[in-house]
Amino acid sequence: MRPRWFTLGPMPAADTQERALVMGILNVTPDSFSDGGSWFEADRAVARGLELIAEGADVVDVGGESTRPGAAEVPVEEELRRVLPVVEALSPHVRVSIDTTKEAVAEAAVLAGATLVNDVSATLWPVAARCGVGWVAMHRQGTPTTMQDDPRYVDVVAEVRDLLVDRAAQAAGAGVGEIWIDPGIGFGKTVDHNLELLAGLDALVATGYPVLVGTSRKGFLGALAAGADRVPAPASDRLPGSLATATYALAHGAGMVRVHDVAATVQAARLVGRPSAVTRTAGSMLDTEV
Ligand code: HH2
Repeated sequence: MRPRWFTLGPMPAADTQERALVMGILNVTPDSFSDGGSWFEADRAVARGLELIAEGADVVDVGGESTRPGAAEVPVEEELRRVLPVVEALSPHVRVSIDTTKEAVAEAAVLAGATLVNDVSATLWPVAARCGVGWVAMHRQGTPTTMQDDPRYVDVVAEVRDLLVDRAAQAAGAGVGEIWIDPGIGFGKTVDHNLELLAGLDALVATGYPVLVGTSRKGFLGALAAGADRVPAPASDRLPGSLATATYALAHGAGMVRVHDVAATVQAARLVGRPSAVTRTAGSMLDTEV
């Protein structure tokens, strides 16, 4: 028999205290690998951000430069032009993170209302310290231009963990009060490296820093979903793998997952990660279905 809490009805809006966090992706770019071009104009991006909030996003991650393999660098003025109006419009409604590797963009976004710097270069902790905001340190090997050429590790889990712990310690020493670590799925990693990192997530969780994981619609999921023709599934067909890996990460102690498909992931987050809390929350609801 299913446990009572398995059948989920509408949940109280404040259920985030009872579950891990869901970060919704909002790429204000023409070239992101999954949603590139969809939210490139500021008003469309803001509308999408409000949708993500309605779906239950705890954080909306605004980015103005694609980090997909081979992506071109965006000049700082252009990145600012893309992200600032969106950050400003959304930050009264939700916690906004700024996905950037540029100090000037991070700083301006914080002035516009962002309270978390999502840093795929794991170098921007001085900005977070100066501005008094949170910081995400993500691991990557190489830069977007070359990172997928021939990534190599002796022990991918240990190397990723050690670099992140080193950067996090530096950030803590500089006075950053909120530090997340992120294995950087897909950033200078083969399909096997990504799978090893997921299998070894416990090692990151054991560091004591809260862990953020971003697998959503990424290439390794397309490769794993390929049919007999071995053609990778397109990004639009990667929801099953995205949800499975986000659920796996939550069940293994991730404190936040970064996703495109917020509503589906929020449902998963209510089920796994903190089951005793879910039992407490949903157990009091009337279970009217089998
Ligand atoms: N992945 C992407 C971008 N930012 N930040 C964190 N912390 N972790 C991630 O795994 C991560 C990230 C890449 O995904 P996306 O933003 O969807 O695509 P693009 O870089 O093409 O804009």
